[in-house]
Amino acid sequence: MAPAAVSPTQKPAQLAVAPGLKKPFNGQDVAVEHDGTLSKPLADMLGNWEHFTFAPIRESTVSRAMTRRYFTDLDTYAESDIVIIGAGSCGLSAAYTLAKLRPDLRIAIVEAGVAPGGGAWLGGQLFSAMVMRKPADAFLREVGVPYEDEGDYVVVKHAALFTSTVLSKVLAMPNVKMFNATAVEDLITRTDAETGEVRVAGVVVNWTLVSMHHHDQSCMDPNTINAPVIISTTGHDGPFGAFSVKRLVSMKQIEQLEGMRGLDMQRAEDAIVKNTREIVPGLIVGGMELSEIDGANRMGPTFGAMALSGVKAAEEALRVFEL
Ligand code: 48N
Repeated sequence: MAPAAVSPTQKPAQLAVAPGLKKPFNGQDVAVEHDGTLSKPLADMLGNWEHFTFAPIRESTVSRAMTRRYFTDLDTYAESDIVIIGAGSCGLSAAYTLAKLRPDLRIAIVEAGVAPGGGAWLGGQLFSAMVMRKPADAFLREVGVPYEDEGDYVVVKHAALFTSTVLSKVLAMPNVKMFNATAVEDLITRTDAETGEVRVAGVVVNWTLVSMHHHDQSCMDPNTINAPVIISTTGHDGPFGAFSVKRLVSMKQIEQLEGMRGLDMQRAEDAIVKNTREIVPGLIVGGMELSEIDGANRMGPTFGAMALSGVKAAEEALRVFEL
């Protein structure tokens, strides 16, 4: 039935927001925060803009507040315990798991995009709901992402709710630093003098825009981060995707890439989670980057394997520190 026409003079009916509205959350209730109130400092501003003013500041203070912190972090994380390449759903899930389990480890995330999150801002094509097959709902409950339970799978109302929630938890952790708009453009390696075995021992980084223009700029040398363990989750092939596995081929550390295969959700997700592993000493690969090296199927618009591959990658990385 068409909604009743609202005459130009008639005020639209006030939205009746039930205070403390509870929504079902797999048997647990999540308080919905739109309860009709604002915190007092904010509420006191409403209607009082006439004498409103910010505290005074000098531009250089803002610059120093940013650059001092950035360069302190760059100095601190030049020696990291773990570097995660790629802040997509797999990389962020690995970062969350590692930082939660080992608050003593220094974890650097290097993300080529200005905006972290990779492919997890939409559920698929332009549809916003995100599907995860059970048992990946365990990760959603761990991180506190509400979802609708559909039996064998769950649905997060918007993929950005998953990505922004994991991102906010990871960035709030004191032992994590994300360097976004920064590309890993090579790997640091060590070669055993006796066995000739090559071990990955860090990453070579540059501003992404510089990495994209090496061909038309004079030599702009990169920076480095040393770390005994690297987790690479750079996604399936693309302009930046599958970075580390492609570099392993060009470094002659692996023969060839099998290349991602056709879409088969049933096969793809189990394979990606179960086969997340250390490919060469010091380098663990997870998420869709793994499909390129293993020839695994793709799974399309379902993200449970990304979350749990990240959890497994974290477990593989911790093996190094528990040896
Ligand atoms: O989201 P992605 O691409 O990768 P994953 O593995 O975290 O998640 C993959 C997932 O989104 C899918 O592709 C879904 C499940 N679809 C599957 C299918 O069948 O199509 O995130 C990778 C991140 C991105 O944010 C890149 O910007 C970043 O890695 N990245 C890099 N960051 C730094 N240095 C690099 N060299 C680099 N390369 C990629």
